[in-house]
Amino acid sequence: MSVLAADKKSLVVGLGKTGLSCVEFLVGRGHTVIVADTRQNPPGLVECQTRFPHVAIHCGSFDVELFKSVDQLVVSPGVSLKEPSIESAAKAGVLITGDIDLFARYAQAPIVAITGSNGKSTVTTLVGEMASRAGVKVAVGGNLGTPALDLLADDVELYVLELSSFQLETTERLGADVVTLLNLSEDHMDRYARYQDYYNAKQRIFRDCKHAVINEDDLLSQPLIREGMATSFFGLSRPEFGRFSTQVTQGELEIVDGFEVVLKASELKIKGMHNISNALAALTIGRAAGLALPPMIAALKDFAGLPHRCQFVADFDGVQYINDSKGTNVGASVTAIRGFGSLVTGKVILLAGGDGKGQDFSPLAEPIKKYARVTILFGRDADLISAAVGGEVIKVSDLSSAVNVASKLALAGDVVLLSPGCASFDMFSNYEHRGQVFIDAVNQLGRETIQ
Ligand code: UMA
Ligand code: ADP
Repeated sequence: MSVLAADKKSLVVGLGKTGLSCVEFLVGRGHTVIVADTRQNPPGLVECQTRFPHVAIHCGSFDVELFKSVDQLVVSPGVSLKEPSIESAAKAGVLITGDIDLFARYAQAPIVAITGSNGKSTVTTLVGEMASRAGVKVAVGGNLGTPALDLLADDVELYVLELSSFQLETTERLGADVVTLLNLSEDHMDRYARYQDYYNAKQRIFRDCKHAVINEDDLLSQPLIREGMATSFFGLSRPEFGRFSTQVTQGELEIVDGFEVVLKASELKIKGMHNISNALAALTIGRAAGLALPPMIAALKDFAGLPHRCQFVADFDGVQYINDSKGTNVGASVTAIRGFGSLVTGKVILLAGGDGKGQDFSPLAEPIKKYARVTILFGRDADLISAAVGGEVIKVSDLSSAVNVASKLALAGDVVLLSPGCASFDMFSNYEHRGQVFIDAVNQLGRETIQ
């Protein structure tokens, strides 16, 4: 792991949440810090100027000479390591690191780290709730929202981090106590030249880890090198000694610990097979982290799910409206279409589109063919999706129009599902904003129905 003496110079690249947390952390340890951001008015500018007036901030195009002049670059996850200035600095021998590497060096309590293409936020939050219920002083964050460095505190007994592939790219040696790569499907192909590169970034989570939790339903979740680490498995398919799994008894799906039933799926507030898989992952991680079963089960039963993830919004005349705005890649949308398609008596009316980040949309074709009445598309990549999916497709100019069109076509028993399979940035500030626009449009339908 990289260690830099306090008398060396650090350049923090990107001044969003991460950049600001890195400035605070490094300044607090006596480092000389400079900041660079390509935006003229980056999000953290005023706060940085106010709190750290002596820190020089360079806004606008990256200056390669500045990048080469420092000892280390602390790169924000939103900035690609392929930026020419970063590549030149690396070639010149400048150390390239990120906030998670800094965090791992200073954290005193055990670390649980969770990555994967989908389910990260759900599982991270669940493990945090389980630990809290077990009376452990837990700090939860990372890609989930609170930058890891902002979590550091002397009284923390367990850190639970959601990590993205971007964060892992700059993490040399995490050395976490319990880690998992939940599942893998295409995402962020605008940042990676090959799917393999995305996979390689995710695999870095296993470096120096003590205990790997493996999803036996997804081969790509396995660590490539297992030497020196303990392993635990979970999977939906069959009960087995020493692992959490599921079984069906008299038509009822149950979660089992070995062969012992610990919970019925109907006792969970979160729905869908993907969430059962997430629950198994959280239980397995929790056990590897030393948590007892009763508080884990109590936390699972109470967990109502995070907003914008397959979230129920309304039911008008037998038509359900579901907000899965966090379905930001094809894998997530496939899961959501299958999940609701197999659950409802009618069909799925899918609302999708946005910035596809260079993904292959063709995996959507099969579930759409099987479950969708119609696909309503909006946003930048609507034409690309339309060409890939087949079936009846309607293109509209915005999300509110999509909701209106869907309401006219839906029959009782149908589900109108917003699961865009894309990032939101072409039309919205973020996925939360997109989800709220959907909720508002659905609520407006409700008001019109009443009048
Ligand atoms: N920037 C540049 N040049 C560039 C790109 C970005 O200067 O070429 C600057 C921007 O102008 C901006 C700053 O970098 O000022 C933003 O940095 P950032 O994009 O890394 O954003 P942060 O605010 O630091 O938020 C990051 C994560 N963002 C990304 O990975 C894009 C947040 O995840 C995370 O919650 C936060 O750190 C705390 O750890 C968000 C996300 O969308 C939710 N993640 C992706 C996902 O989940 O799919 C990976
Ligand atoms: P992430 O943080 O990885 O984006 P979330 O927990 O926020 O994951 O869930 C985002 C969306 O991904 C959900 O709304 C759902 O559509 C899909 N999803 C969640 N868990 C899984 C899973 N285990 N497998 C496949 N898709 C999932």
